[in-house]
Amino acid sequence: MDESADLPAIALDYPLIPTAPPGFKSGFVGIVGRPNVGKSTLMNQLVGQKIAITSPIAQTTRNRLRGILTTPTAQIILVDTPGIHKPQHQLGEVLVKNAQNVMHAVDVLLVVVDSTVAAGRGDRFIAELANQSQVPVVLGLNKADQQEAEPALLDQSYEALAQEYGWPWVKFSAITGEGLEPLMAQLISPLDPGPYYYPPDLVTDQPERFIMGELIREQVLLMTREEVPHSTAIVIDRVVEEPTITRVLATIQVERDSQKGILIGKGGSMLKAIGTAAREQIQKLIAGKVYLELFVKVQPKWRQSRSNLADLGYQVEE
Ligand SMILES: Nc1nc2c(ncn2[C@@H]2O[C@H](COP(=O)(O)OP(=O)(O)OP(=O)(O)O)[C@@H](O)[C@H]2O)c(=O)[nH]1
Ligand SMILES: [Mg+2]
Repeated sequence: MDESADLPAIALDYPLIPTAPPGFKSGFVGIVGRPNVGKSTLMNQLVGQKIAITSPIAQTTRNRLRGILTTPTAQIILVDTPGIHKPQHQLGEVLVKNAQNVMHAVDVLLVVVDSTVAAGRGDRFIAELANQSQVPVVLGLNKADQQEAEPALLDQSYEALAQEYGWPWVKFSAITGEGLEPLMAQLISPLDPGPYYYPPDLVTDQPERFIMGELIREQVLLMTREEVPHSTAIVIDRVVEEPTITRVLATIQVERDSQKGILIGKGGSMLKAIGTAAREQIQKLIAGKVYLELFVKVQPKWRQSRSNLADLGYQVEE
C-alpha cells in the first residue's frame, strides 16, 4: 500500500504551525508547589482563559494540564500540576507522583509559594525536590495582593530560600495580574531557541470533554463540604452536538450513599444548583447553548482502587 498517498489529506486536517522566526524561544515550564498556592489560577491568567479549575479547597487539580502561551518572541508550554502533599490514599499518591515526574520532564521549573504566609516545611521540601531535578528554577511568590501584616518579613523568608539555591524570585498576583511581566521574562530567559510546538492561537491541548468534566467537578468543590469534594470524580458519558444545542450527559461518582444524598440534596436542590452553575461554565467554554444532565452514582472506595483510578484518567504518567 502506498501510504504517502494519504499524507496531503492528513496534513490538511491539522491547524497550521508557522515556522519560528530567528531567535524565537520555546520550551516547557512546570508549575509546582503546595496545594492551594494558586498554580492553576496563575496558568489561567497567563494564557488568558479558564482552562484549569480553581477553588479554595486544597488538591483541586488532579491532572497534569498544559496551557500554551505564545508571544511574538516565545512559546511557553505551562504544565500545571497537582499540589504536592502527604498522600493519604492511592489517588493522592498518583497525584503527587505525577507532579514530581513533571520536575524532570520540563525545561524550567516555577516553584509557586503563597506569600501571605512565611516559608514553611512544605515549601522547603518542594524546593529541595526542585533543586535535585537539575532544571533551572524560578521561585514565584504569589498572592502579592493579599499580603497583610509585615510583607517584608514574609518576603525575607522566601528570599532566604531563593538565595540558598541561587534562584531568581519574582513576586506577583495571579488574580490581579500584577507582576506577571517580570515573571514571564524570568521564565523565558533560561529557554533555548526552539520551534512553535503548537499553533500560536491554541491555549491548551486538553480535550473539551475533559474540561467539561472539570467544570462540573469545580462546582462540586465550591458547593459541598468536608469529604464530599475529595470523594468525587466525574465521568462524561455522552456529548451530542445538535445544530442549536450541545447535550452533555455526565455522572458524578462518589464513594458512599451519604455523599450521594448530599450531592442530590433536598428534593434534588443541590444537584440542580451544581448543574445550573456547571452548565453556565460549559456554555462559556464552547460558546454555545448547553443542556446538561447529571447522574450520581456510588462506587465504593474508588480512590483506593488502581483500576478505578485508571478508568477515571488518574494514573502515573512518566
Ligand atoms: N488573593 C489571591 N488569591 C489567589 C491568588 N491566586 C490564587 N488565589 C486563590 O487561591 C485559591 C487556590 O487557587 P488554585 O489556583 O486552585 O490553587 P492551586 O495551587 O492550583 O491548588 P491545587 O490544585 O489544589 O494544588 C483559590 O481560592 C484562588 O482564588 C492571588 O494571586 N491572590
Ligand atoms: Mg490547581
